[in-house]
Amino acid sequence: MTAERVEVKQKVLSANDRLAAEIRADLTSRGVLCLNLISSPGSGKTTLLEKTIDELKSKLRLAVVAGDVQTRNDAERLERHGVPVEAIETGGGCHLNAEQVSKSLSGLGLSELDLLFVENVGNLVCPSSFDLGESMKVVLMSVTEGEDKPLKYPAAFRRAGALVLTKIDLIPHLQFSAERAVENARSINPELEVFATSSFTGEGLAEWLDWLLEAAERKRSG
Ligand SMILES: Nc1nc2c(ncn2[C@@H]2O[C@H](COP(=O)(O)OP(=O)(O)O)[C@@H](O)[C@H]2O)c(=O)[nH]1
Ligand SMILES: [Mg+2]
Repeated sequence: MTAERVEVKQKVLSANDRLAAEIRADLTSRGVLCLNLISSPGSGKTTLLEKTIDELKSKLRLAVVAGDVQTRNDAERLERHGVPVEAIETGGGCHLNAEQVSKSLSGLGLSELDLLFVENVGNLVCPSSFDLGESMKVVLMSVTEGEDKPLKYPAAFRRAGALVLTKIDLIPHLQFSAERAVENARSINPELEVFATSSFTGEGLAEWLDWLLEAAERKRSG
């Protein structure tokens, strides 16, 4: 990268970081837990959110900001589960930025929320560089992606507070060691909370849901 391009990129990132800090302060003052979900396309973000919403919507006030390069498909899937959803179509952008999220939040009635999910654009690289003002990044990785993805895309795993291993119902059909995948992820980030889940069979979802409830409660009580 040339020196000029580096400078432009740094300016974009610092403007983004300033706005993200404002979003974070606003959400924190209202006691809203915000999780930024990052993964490759098709890892199961929307499916996990559909299950999570069904299980938690009687206990927490939920909303979702759903980002994709194109289409409102995910937003429409999620809206059917009865929570407010804002769609962001990036029109080619490989990640969400704080400005897009800030605009979406104005449509969501933040004072009425406990837990806000941001489904980032499917991509394990770009989304990890852009702070959206979230409380925590959560990285998802499906068992079909291979055990070495934390080693190949370390930034997403380093910056996340939790890892959700998805689609574990498929493990019997694959050559995939969940132990090795988690070991790889923890070699990048020893602090990661890890959940091994299947949105199809429901395995592992109870631990994920309990963790969300506790984290939302901690955020609400400051
Ligand atoms: N076998 C299996 N498939 C899943 C699971 N979760 C999602 N899928 C499938 O994976 C594909 C992509 O899921 P989606 O939630 O749209 O992924 P996203 O792109 O990360 O939002 C869909 O065909 C889902 O039905 C799971 O737990 N087990
Ligand atoms: Mg999706």
